[in-house]
Amino acid sequence: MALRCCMLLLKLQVCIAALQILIANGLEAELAIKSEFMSLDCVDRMVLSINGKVPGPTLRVQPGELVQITVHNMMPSQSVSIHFHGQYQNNTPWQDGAATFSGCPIPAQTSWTYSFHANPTPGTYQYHSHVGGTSVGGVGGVLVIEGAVSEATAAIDGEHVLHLFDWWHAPQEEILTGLMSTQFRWPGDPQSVLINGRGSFDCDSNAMYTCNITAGASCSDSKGPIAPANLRPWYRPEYQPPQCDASACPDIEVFEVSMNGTYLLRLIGATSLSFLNVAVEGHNLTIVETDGHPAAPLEVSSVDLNSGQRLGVLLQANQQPGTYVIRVQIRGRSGVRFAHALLRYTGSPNVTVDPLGVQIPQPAWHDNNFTFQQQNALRGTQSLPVPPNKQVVRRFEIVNTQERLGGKNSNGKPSVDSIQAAIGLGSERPENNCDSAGNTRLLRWFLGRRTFFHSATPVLSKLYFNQGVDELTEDNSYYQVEVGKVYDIVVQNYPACNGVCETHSFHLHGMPFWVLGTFRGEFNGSAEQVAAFNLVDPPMRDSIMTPSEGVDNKPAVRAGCGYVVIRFKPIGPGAWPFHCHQLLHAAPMGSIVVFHTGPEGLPPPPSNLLVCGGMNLQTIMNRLKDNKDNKDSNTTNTTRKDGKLVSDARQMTYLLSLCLLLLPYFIQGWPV
Ligand SMILES: [Cu+2]
Repeated sequence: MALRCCMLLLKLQVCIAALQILIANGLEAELAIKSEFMSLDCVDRMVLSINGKVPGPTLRVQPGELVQITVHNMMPSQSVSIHFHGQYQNNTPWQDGAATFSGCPIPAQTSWTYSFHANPTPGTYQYHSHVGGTSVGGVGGVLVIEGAVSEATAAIDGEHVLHLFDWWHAPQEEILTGLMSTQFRWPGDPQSVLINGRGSFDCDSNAMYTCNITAGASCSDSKGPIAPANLRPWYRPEYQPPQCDASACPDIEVFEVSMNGTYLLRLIGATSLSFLNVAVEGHNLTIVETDGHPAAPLEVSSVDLNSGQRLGVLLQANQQPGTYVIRVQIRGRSGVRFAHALLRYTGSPNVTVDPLGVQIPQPAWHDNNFTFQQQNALRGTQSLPVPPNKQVVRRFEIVNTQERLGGKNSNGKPSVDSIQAAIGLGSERPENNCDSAGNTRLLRWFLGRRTFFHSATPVLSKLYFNQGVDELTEDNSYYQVEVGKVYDIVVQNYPACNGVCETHSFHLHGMPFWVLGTFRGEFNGSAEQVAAFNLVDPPMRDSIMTPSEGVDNKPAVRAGCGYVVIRFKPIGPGAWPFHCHQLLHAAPMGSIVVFHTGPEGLPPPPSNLLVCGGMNLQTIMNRLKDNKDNKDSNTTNTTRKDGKLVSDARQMTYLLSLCLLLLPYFIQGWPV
């Protein structure tokens, strides 16, 4: 009898231990953000690190798990936030970390805790600051929701994470100041690309440029003149960055694989400007995941990845054992930089490799056909079926233009309902607004011919506390949508003021979307164009590119130069920005619109709500008191106050039901 009792107790202990693992209390992490001096690419400069590193730690969570992240802002004078890029924030819109949209930034020298449930399915995500240029300065990292995103990744032998970032030698504040000045100063292409925070700048040569530095003359690259030489020292071939020290370069990143193994590479597009292409010497790659969603396997020789995008790709280690070069190359802009890492088969000799000396087939910077074809070749696996055309309640037609601003936030007749109306005729057309008028007009990006200026009061606070809600008009680029309804967006690319049709990457907060297709030319809404949308197997993503058109990305005529069509269905209430993820185009230059679900149905703010802008404390307290009074008079109210309470209650329920389910086995023994 005693033995039987002991066995029963042992089983119970094992069971409880297993249950504790199953229902672990979620991820709790601390991110300490501070400014410090560091050499990421052989050049010592001030960087914004997380827990002493760039990028910050890779956060790994289970699907649906409670995530509690405490951010300690240890910077001397800069506010910060953390946006969990690609997380739906279903019923936790205040935790989106997009300053001025979902909440206030975290002031310098203070801490704040984010609390939300991770997306319900496995996938590759990232996090980064969403305040001014702080992410340009280094505040970001990778978020992985663990598990197999699809059947293709169920039997892998291992995985490697590649966080891809672009890096300037000028401090981020100087870069943003130049972009936001009427005497516009373009910072130029980045000096380096970093793989997991490691890059390599050649201290002795900046040979990709030639410059005539006599007064008024320009620097050129292989494409032609690019910038006035006197204002852009980093374009000069003899440019000597301060504190460049070849002996201080970080070691090249090495990824180990075993012979005949299959590996998942998680590629994270964390750049602020650059559009990248990734290739591995001697190995093809198979794309199986797009931004956290399963994709039909697509085998390619190299992959395009733009800012905000993530790709899961499989690599088969099926070549001669040895060391192979992984190359990341900037595309879409002529200032091509490279980053390198190594793929090493376990047990192969530790040889020195000159990465630049290795030939790897990759598309040229201006090969926009490659981008167009690869983006269109991606197919979803219908994890969530695409809603049919008849459910679409509004199609937003948004043309993306660059102009010098003459009015409050537009130059003329904006529209998000007709590309043709927005582009206009004759003198109304965007290219007629490219005169700086003696450096008095700001150079901005416009969506639907409106450029976006941030509101000091967060959009959610305006909605919830009914403070300045009248300013959330379509005329100010705020568009109201409803949870569960279906919307389309056509993002129309258009040549910038210099005639170049740039590649952009657009990211939607709070939900994924279906990509119905990428097309050449200009959208006019014809039956033929609409019939070309892919309603069979569109891939799901949260960030999508508008590719370029024309020779050297310069179309022969000023007209729409390619468009992408997406379909979205808001999952939960909130204020969800849709913006260019070329971050230099967004926060400082206005390439942003906001989809919000209005004041109805918004969950109450968290108890640690920050106050900023025009938020009025008395109104806030009155509203919160109203909530409390309502709650006290309604005992069946189940509105969550914060994620932890819900999680604790949910976990107790799981525990009790599982233990009840298993009770007969404890008493009678396990069935055999
Ligand atoms: Cu852009």
